[in-house]
Amino acid sequence: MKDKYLQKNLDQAVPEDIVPQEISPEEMFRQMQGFEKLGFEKLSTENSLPENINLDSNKTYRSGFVALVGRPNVGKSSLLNKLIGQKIAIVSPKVQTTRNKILGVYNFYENDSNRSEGIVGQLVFIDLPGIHKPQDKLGEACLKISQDGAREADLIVFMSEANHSPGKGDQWIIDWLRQNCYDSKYIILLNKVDLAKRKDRLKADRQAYLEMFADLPEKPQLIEISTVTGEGLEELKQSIWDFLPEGPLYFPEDAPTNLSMRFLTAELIREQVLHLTQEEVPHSVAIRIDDYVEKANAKNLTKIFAKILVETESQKGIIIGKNGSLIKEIGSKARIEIETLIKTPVFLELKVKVAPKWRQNERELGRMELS
Ligand SMILES: Nc1nc2c(ncn2[C@@H]2O[C@H](COP(=O)(O)OP(=O)(O)OP(=O)(O)O)[C@@H](O)[C@H]2O)c(=O)[nH]1
Ligand SMILES: [Mg+2]
Repeated sequence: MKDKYLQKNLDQAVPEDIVPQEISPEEMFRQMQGFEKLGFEKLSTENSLPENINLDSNKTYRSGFVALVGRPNVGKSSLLNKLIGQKIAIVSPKVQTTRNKILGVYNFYENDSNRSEGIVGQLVFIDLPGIHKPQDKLGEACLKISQDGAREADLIVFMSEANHSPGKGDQWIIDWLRQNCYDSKYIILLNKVDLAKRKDRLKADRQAYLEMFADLPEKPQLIEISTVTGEGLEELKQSIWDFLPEGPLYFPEDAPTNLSMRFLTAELIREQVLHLTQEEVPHSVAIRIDDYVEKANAKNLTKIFAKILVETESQKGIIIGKNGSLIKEIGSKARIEIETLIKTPVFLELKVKVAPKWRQNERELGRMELS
Protein backbone atom coordinates (compact mmCIF):
# COMPACT_ATOMS: atom_id res chain seq x y z
CA MET A 1 0.00 0.00 0.00
CA LYS A 2 2.77 2.36 0.93
CA ASP A 3 4.50 1.64 -2.40
CA LYS A 4 1.37 2.65 -4.25
CA TYR A 5 1.52 6.07 -2.63
CA LEU A 6 5.19 6.35 -3.34
CA GLN A 7 4.56 5.75 -7.00
CA LYS A 8 1.54 7.99 -7.18
CA ASN A 9 3.20 10.90 -5.45
CA LEU A 10 6.69 10.71 -6.85
CA ASP A 11 6.20 14.01 -8.60
CA GLN A 12 5.71 15.64 -5.20
CA ALA A 13 9.11 14.58 -3.97
CA VAL A 14 11.10 17.43 -2.49
CA PRO A 15 14.90 17.66 -2.87
CA GLU A 16 16.56 16.17 0.16
CA ASP A 17 20.21 16.96 -0.38
CA ILE A 18 20.35 20.24 1.42
CA VAL A 19 21.10 19.40 5.02
CA PRO A 20 22.81 16.41 6.60
CA GLN A 21 20.92 13.89 8.72
CA GLU A 22 19.12 15.16 11.78
CA ILE A 23 19.93 13.07 14.83
CA SER A 24 17.55 10.29 15.73
CA PRO A 25 16.09 10.01 19.25
CA GLU A 26 18.49 7.15 19.99
CA GLU A 27 21.47 9.18 18.82
CA MET A 28 20.25 12.13 20.83
CA PHE A 29 20.02 9.92 23.89
CA ARG A 30 23.57 8.75 23.30
CA GLN A 31 24.75 12.33 22.92
CA MET A 32 23.03 13.20 26.14
CA GLN A 33 25.46 10.97 27.95
CA GLY A 34 27.94 13.62 26.78
CA PHE A 35 25.53 16.12 28.31
CA GLU A 36 27.36 19.36 27.59
CA LYS A 37 26.91 19.04 23.85
CA LEU A 38 23.24 19.86 24.08
CA GLY A 39 23.57 22.54 26.71
CA PHE A 40 21.60 20.89 29.49
CA GLU A 41 24.09 21.89 32.14
CA LYS A 42 22.96 25.46 31.65
CA LEU A 43 19.27 24.75 31.88
CA SER A 44 19.04 22.19 34.63
CA THR A 45 18.95 23.72 38.07
CA GLU A 46 20.84 21.60 40.57
CA ASN A 47 20.65 17.90 39.85
CA SER A 48 23.00 16.24 37.43
CA LEU A 49 21.85 14.06 34.56
CA PRO A 50 22.77 10.59 35.88
CA GLU A 51 21.00 11.15 39.22
CA ASN A 52 17.90 12.33 37.43
CA ILE A 53 17.79 9.75 34.72
CA ASN A 54 18.41 6.65 36.84
CA LEU A 55 15.50 7.31 39.11
CA ASP A 56 14.46 3.83 40.06
CA SER A 57 15.76 0.89 38.10
CA ASN A 58 12.90 -1.34 39.33
CA LYS A 59 10.23 1.00 38.06
CA THR A 60 8.88 1.00 34.51
CA TYR A 61 8.09 4.26 32.75
CA ARG A 62 6.23 5.25 29.61
CA SER A 63 7.88 7.55 27.08
CA GLY A 64 7.94 8.64 23.47
CA PHE A 65 8.72 11.33 20.92
CA VAL A 66 5.80 13.27 19.48
CA ALA A 67 6.28 15.48 16.40
CA LEU A 68 4.18 18.60 15.86
CA VAL A 69 3.67 18.84 12.10
CA GLY A 70 1.62 21.35 10.13
CA ARG A 71 1.49 24.53 8.09
CA PRO A 72 3.23 27.67 9.39
CA ASN A 73 1.33 29.73 11.97
CA VAL A 74 -1.16 27.06 13.09
CA GLY A 75 0.13 27.27 16.68
CA LYS A 76 2.64 24.42 17.05
CA SER A 77 5.10 26.41 19.13
CA SER A 78 2.29 27.95 21.18
CA LEU A 79 1.12 24.43 22.04
CA LEU A 80 4.62 23.35 23.04
CA ASN A 81 4.99 26.33 25.39
CA LYS A 82 1.54 25.88 26.85
CA LEU A 83 2.04 22.21 27.64
CA ILE A 84 5.56 22.59 29.02
CA GLY A 85 4.42 25.65 31.00
CA GLN A 86 7.47 27.60 29.94
CA LYS A 87 8.52 29.62 26.93
CA ILE A 88 10.82 27.35 24.99
CA ALA A 89 9.87 28.13 21.40
CA ILE A 90 9.32 31.65 20.15
CA VAL A 91 5.87 32.52 18.83
CA SER A 92 4.71 35.24 16.44
CA PRO A 93 1.78 36.11 14.21
CA LYS A 94 4.16 35.97 11.22
CA VAL A 95 4.49 32.74 9.24
CA GLN A 96 7.71 30.70 9.38
CA THR A 97 8.68 31.66 12.91
CA THR A 98 10.30 28.34 13.85
CA ARG A 99 13.42 27.40 11.90
CA ASN A 100 14.88 24.53 13.96
CA LYS A 101 13.85 21.33 15.63
CA ILE A 102 12.92 22.28 19.18
CA LEU A 103 12.45 19.66 21.87
CA GLY A 104 10.22 20.24 24.87
CA VAL A 105 9.94 17.72 27.68
CA TYR A 106 6.63 17.01 29.41
CA ASN A 107 6.71 14.79 32.49
CA PHE A 108 3.74 12.73 33.61
CA TYR A 109 3.34 12.25 37.37
CA GLU A 110 1.51 9.72 39.48
CA ASN A 111 -0.29 12.64 41.01
CA ASP A 112 -0.06 15.95 39.17
CA SER A 113 -0.84 18.01 42.27
CA ASN A 114 1.71 16.17 44.42
CA ARG A 115 4.73 15.52 42.23
CA SER A 116 6.76 14.05 45.07
CA GLU A 117 4.77 10.85 44.49
CA GLY A 118 6.94 10.41 41.44
CA ILE A 119 7.32 10.66 37.71
CA VAL A 120 5.64 7.90 35.70
CA GLY A 121 6.42 8.88 32.13
CA GLN A 122 7.95 11.37 29.79
CA LEU A 123 6.80 12.82 26.54
CA VAL A 124 9.26 14.62 24.29
CA PHE A 125 7.55 17.06 21.94
CA ILE A 126 9.37 17.86 18.72
CA ASP A 127 8.29 21.32 17.58
CA LEU A 128 9.12 21.75 13.92
CA PRO A 129 9.18 24.52 11.31
CA GLY A 130 5.83 25.00 9.58
CA ILE A 131 5.81 23.14 6.27
CA HIS A 132 5.62 25.45 3.25
CA LYS A 133 6.97 25.62 -0.28
CA PRO A 134 10.65 26.53 0.04
CA GLN A 135 11.77 29.79 -1.58
CA ASP A 136 15.48 29.47 -0.75
CA LYS A 137 18.02 27.20 0.95
CA LEU A 138 16.76 28.28 4.37
CA GLY A 139 13.26 27.11 3.40
CA GLU A 140 14.64 23.86 2.02
CA ALA A 141 16.58 23.26 5.23
CA CYS A 142 13.46 23.95 7.32
CA LEU A 143 11.41 21.55 5.21
CA LYS A 144 14.04 18.85 5.64
CA ILE A 145 14.08 19.39 9.40
CA SER A 146 10.29 19.02 9.53
CA GLN A 147 10.24 15.91 7.37
CA ASP A 148 13.01 14.24 9.37
CA GLY A 149 11.26 15.21 12.59
CA ALA A 150 8.06 13.53 11.42
CA ARG A 151 9.92 10.40 10.34
CA GLU A 152 11.70 9.93 13.66
CA ALA A 153 8.68 10.44 15.92
CA ASP A 154 6.72 7.68 17.67
CA LEU A 155 3.51 9.66 17.22
CA ILE A 156 2.73 12.45 14.74
CA VAL A 157 0.42 15.24 15.77
CA PHE A 158 -0.83 16.78 12.55
CA MET A 159 -1.93 20.28 13.45
CA SER A 160 -4.20 22.66 11.59
CA GLU A 161 -6.73 25.33 12.46
CA ALA A 162 -10.37 24.92 13.50
CA ASN A 163 -11.23 28.32 12.07
CA HIS A 164 -10.21 27.41 8.49
CA SER A 165 -11.29 24.59 6.22
CA PRO A 166 -8.51 22.27 5.05
CA GLY A 167 -6.57 23.85 2.21
CA LYS A 168 -3.94 22.91 -0.35
CA GLY A 169 -1.13 23.28 2.19
CA ASP A 170 -2.81 20.80 4.55
CA GLN A 171 -3.46 18.41 1.66
CA TRP A 172 0.18 18.55 0.54
CA ILE A 173 1.43 17.76 4.04
CA ILE A 174 -1.04 14.92 4.53
CA ASP A 175 -0.09 13.41 1.15
CA TRP A 176 3.56 13.59 2.15
CA LEU A 177 2.81 11.96 5.50
CA ARG A 178 0.80 9.18 3.87
CA GLN A 179 3.66 8.59 1.49
CA ASN A 180 6.51 8.72 4.00
CA CYS A 181 5.06 7.93 7.41
CA TYR A 182 2.33 5.54 6.36
CA ASP A 183 2.60 3.25 9.38
CA SER A 184 2.84 6.03 11.95
CA LYS A 185 0.29 6.73 14.62
CA TYR A 186 -1.49 10.05 14.29
CA ILE A 187 -3.53 12.57 16.19
CA ILE A 188 -5.24 15.31 14.18
CA LEU A 189 -5.30 18.51 16.16
CA LEU A 190 -7.46 21.47 15.18
CA ASN A 191 -6.16 24.48 17.08
CA LYS A 192 -7.66 27.95 17.57
CA VAL A 193 -11.11 26.56 18.31
CA ASP A 194 -11.69 29.80 20.22
CA LEU A 195 -11.82 31.51 16.80
CA ALA A 196 -14.14 28.96 15.15
CA LYS A 197 -17.58 30.56 15.08
CA ARG A 198 -19.31 28.35 12.48
CA LYS A 199 -19.96 25.04 14.28
CA ASP A 200 -21.68 23.54 11.19
CA ARG A 201 -18.62 24.23 9.08
CA LEU A 202 -16.32 22.83 11.76
CA LYS A 203 -18.30 19.59 11.72
CA ALA A 204 -17.82 19.28 7.95
CA ASP A 205 -14.13 20.15 8.25
CA ARG A 206 -13.62 17.51 10.93
CA GLN A 207 -15.10 14.94 8.58
CA ALA A 208 -12.90 16.15 5.71
CA TYR A 209 -9.72 15.78 7.78
CA LEU A 210 -10.71 12.31 8.95
CA GLU A 211 -11.32 11.27 5.34
CA MET A 212 -7.90 12.56 4.32
CA PHE A 213 -6.35 10.10 6.79
CA ALA A 214 -8.96 7.38 6.25
CA ASP A 215 -6.86 4.84 4.33
CA LEU A 216 -4.04 4.70 6.85
CA PRO A 217 -3.75 1.52 8.93
CA GLU A 218 -4.23 3.39 12.24
CA LYS A 219 -7.35 5.55 12.47
CA PRO A 220 -6.33 8.90 13.92
CA GLN A 221 -8.14 10.60 16.75
CA LEU A 222 -9.25 14.20 16.12
CA ILE A 223 -9.13 16.70 18.95
CA GLU A 224 -10.04 20.38 18.93
CA ILE A 225 -7.95 22.62 21.13
CA SER A 226 -7.13 26.21 21.90
CA THR A 227 -3.73 27.10 23.25
CA VAL A 228 -5.27 30.41 24.34
CA THR A 229 -8.18 29.10 26.45
CA GLY A 230 -6.70 25.68 27.22
CA GLU A 231 -9.74 23.91 25.77
CA GLY A 232 -9.01 20.31 24.74
CA LEU A 233 -5.55 20.15 26.27
CA GLU A 234 -6.45 17.67 29.03
CA GLU A 235 -8.01 15.40 26.39
CA LEU A 236 -4.85 15.72 24.30
CA LYS A 237 -2.58 14.82 27.24
CA GLN A 238 -4.77 11.85 28.09
CA SER A 239 -4.70 10.60 24.47
CA ILE A 240 -0.93 10.88 24.31
CA TRP A 241 -0.56 9.11 27.65
CA ASP A 242 -2.78 6.27 26.44
CA PHE A 243 -0.59 5.93 23.37
CA LEU A 244 2.83 6.02 25.12
CA PRO A 245 4.65 2.68 25.17
CA GLU A 246 6.94 1.53 27.95
CA GLY A 247 10.28 3.28 27.63
CA PRO A 248 13.10 5.11 29.40
CA LEU A 249 13.14 8.65 30.73
CA TYR A 250 15.20 10.34 28.04
CA PHE A 251 15.69 13.66 29.82
CA PRO A 252 16.39 14.82 33.36
CA GLU A 253 13.18 15.72 35.15
CA ASP A 254 14.16 19.38 35.45
CA ALA A 255 15.48 19.90 31.90
CA PRO A 256 12.61 21.28 29.83
CA THR A 257 14.50 21.31 26.53
CA ASN A 258 17.65 20.28 24.71
CA LEU A 259 18.46 23.82 23.64
CA SER A 260 21.47 25.79 24.76
CA MET A 261 21.16 29.20 26.39
CA ARG A 262 22.96 30.70 23.40
CA PHE A 263 20.34 29.35 21.05
CA LEU A 264 17.43 30.44 23.24
CA THR A 265 18.94 33.90 23.60
CA ALA A 266 19.29 34.28 19.84
CA GLU A 267 15.68 33.18 19.41
CA LEU A 268 14.40 35.69 21.97
CA ILE A 269 16.16 38.49 20.05
CA ARG A 270 14.71 37.21 16.76
CA GLU A 271 11.26 37.08 18.32
CA GLN A 272 11.39 40.83 19.00
CA VAL A 273 12.46 41.46 15.39
CA LEU A 274 9.49 39.39 14.22
CA HIS A 275 7.12 41.43 16.37
CA LEU A 276 8.57 44.84 15.52
CA THR A 277 9.17 44.61 11.75
CA GLN A 278 6.96 43.97 8.74
CA GLU A 279 6.85 42.43 5.27
CA GLU A 280 10.10 40.82 4.10
CA VAL A 281 12.26 42.06 7.00
CA PRO A 282 11.34 39.36 9.59
CA HIS A 283 12.23 36.61 7.12
CA SER A 284 15.53 38.27 6.18
CA VAL A 285 16.84 38.32 9.73
CA ALA A 286 19.08 35.90 11.55
CA ILE A 287 20.79 36.31 14.91
CA ARG A 288 24.37 35.41 15.61
CA ILE A 289 25.65 35.30 19.19
CA ASP A 290 29.30 36.44 19.09
CA ASP A 291 29.99 36.12 22.80
CA TYR A 292 28.11 34.92 25.87
CA VAL A 293 29.83 35.61 29.18
CA GLU A 294 28.29 34.28 32.37
CA LYS A 295 29.05 35.78 35.79
CA ALA A 296 30.77 38.74 34.18
CA ASN A 297 30.81 40.67 37.48
CA ALA A 298 30.07 40.28 41.19
CA LYS A 299 26.35 40.83 40.56
CA ASN A 300 26.22 37.72 38.38
CA LEU A 301 25.76 39.80 35.22
CA THR A 302 25.52 37.86 31.95
CA LYS A 303 27.05 39.74 29.02
CA ILE A 304 25.73 38.88 25.57
CA PHE A 305 27.14 40.29 22.32
CA ALA A 306 24.94 39.56 19.32
CA LYS A 307 24.62 40.49 15.67
CA ILE A 308 21.41 40.90 13.75
CA LEU A 309 22.11 39.72 10.21
CA VAL A 310 20.07 41.26 7.41
CA GLU A 311 20.35 40.92 3.66
CA THR A 312 20.40 44.53 2.45
CA GLU A 313 21.49 48.02 3.52
CA SER A 314 17.88 49.18 3.51
CA GLN A 315 16.92 46.40 5.93
CA LYS A 316 19.82 47.48 8.12
CA GLY A 317 18.39 51.00 8.16
CA ILE A 318 14.96 49.66 9.12
CA ILE A 319 16.36 47.58 11.99
CA ILE A 320 18.38 50.50 13.35
CA GLY A 321 15.41 52.87 13.04
CA LYS A 322 15.37 56.65 13.40
CA ASN A 323 18.25 57.65 15.71
CA GLY A 324 18.65 54.00 16.67
CA SER A 325 15.15 53.84 18.14
CA LEU A 326 14.15 50.41 16.78
CA ILE A 327 17.32 48.57 17.66
CA LYS A 328 17.07 50.05 21.15
CA GLU A 329 13.50 48.77 21.47
CA ILE A 330 14.47 45.31 20.16
CA GLY A 331 17.38 45.23 22.61
CA SER A 332 15.47 46.32 25.69
CA LYS A 333 12.49 44.02 25.08
CA ALA A 334 14.75 41.04 24.30
CA ARG A 335 16.87 41.75 27.38
CA ILE A 336 13.79 41.57 29.63
CA GLU A 337 12.81 38.21 28.08
CA ILE A 338 16.35 36.85 28.44
CA GLU A 339 16.54 37.97 32.08
CA THR A 340 13.25 36.17 32.78
CA LEU A 341 14.68 33.02 31.25
CA ILE A 342 18.13 32.95 32.80
CA LYS A 343 17.25 34.73 36.04
CA THR A 344 20.35 36.94 36.13
CA PRO A 345 20.82 40.58 35.11
CA VAL A 346 21.79 40.83 31.44
CA PHE A 347 23.89 43.27 29.44
CA LEU A 348 22.92 42.89 25.78
CA GLU A 349 24.86 44.52 22.95
CA LEU A 350 23.25 44.35 19.52
CA LYS A 351 24.89 45.24 16.21
CA VAL A 352 23.47 44.96 12.69
CA LYS A 353 25.42 43.40 9.86
CA VAL A 354 24.54 43.08 6.18
CA ALA A 355 25.16 39.52 5.03
CA PRO A 356 23.86 39.48 1.45
CA LYS A 357 21.86 36.38 0.56
CA TRP A 358 22.62 34.61 3.84
CA ARG A 359 19.50 32.51 3.31
CA GLN A 360 21.24 30.95 0.31
CA ASN A 361 24.54 30.53 2.13
CA GLU A 362 25.14 27.01 3.42
CA ARG A 363 27.96 28.18 5.72
CA GLU A 364 25.69 30.72 7.40
CA LEU A 365 22.90 28.13 7.69
CA GLY A 366 25.44 25.73 9.19
CA ARG A 367 26.27 28.28 11.89
CA MET A 368 22.60 28.28 12.78
CA GLU A 369 22.65 24.49 12.86
CA LEU A 370 20.41 24.46 9.81
CA SER A 371 22.76 22.68 7.49
N1 LIG B 1 -6.72 32.77 18.81
C1 LIG B 1 -5.74 31.87 18.92
N2 LIG B 1 -4.51 32.19 18.48
C2 LIG B 1 -3.52 31.26 18.61
C3 LIG B 1 -3.77 29.98 19.19
N3 LIG B 1 -2.61 29.27 19.17
C4 LIG B 1 -1.69 30.08 18.60
N4 LIG B 1 -2.23 31.27 18.26
C5 LIG B 1 -1.54 32.39 17.59
O1 LIG B 1 -1.15 31.96 16.29
C6 LIG B 1 0.06 32.60 15.89
C7 LIG B 1 1.07 31.57 15.44
O2 LIG B 1 1.48 30.78 16.55
P1 LIG B 1 2.84 29.94 16.53
O3 LIG B 1 2.81 29.11 17.76
O4 LIG B 1 4.02 30.82 16.31
O5 LIG B 1 2.60 29.04 15.24
P2 LIG B 1 3.56 27.92 14.61
O6 LIG B 1 2.68 26.85 14.07
O7 LIG B 1 4.59 27.51 15.57
O8 LIG B 1 4.19 28.74 13.40
P3 LIG B 1 5.58 28.42 12.59
O9 LIG B 1 6.69 28.39 13.60
O10 LIG B 1 5.69 29.60 11.66
O11 LIG B 1 5.38 27.13 11.88
C8 LIG B 1 0.51 33.44 17.09
O12 LIG B 1 0.12 34.76 16.89
C9 LIG B 1 -0.22 32.80 18.26
O13 LIG B 1 -0.45 33.72 19.32
C10 LIG B 1 -5.11 29.68 19.64
O14 LIG B 1 -5.43 28.60 20.16
N5 LIG B 1 -6.04 30.67 19.47
MG1 LIG C 1 6.65 27.65 15.50
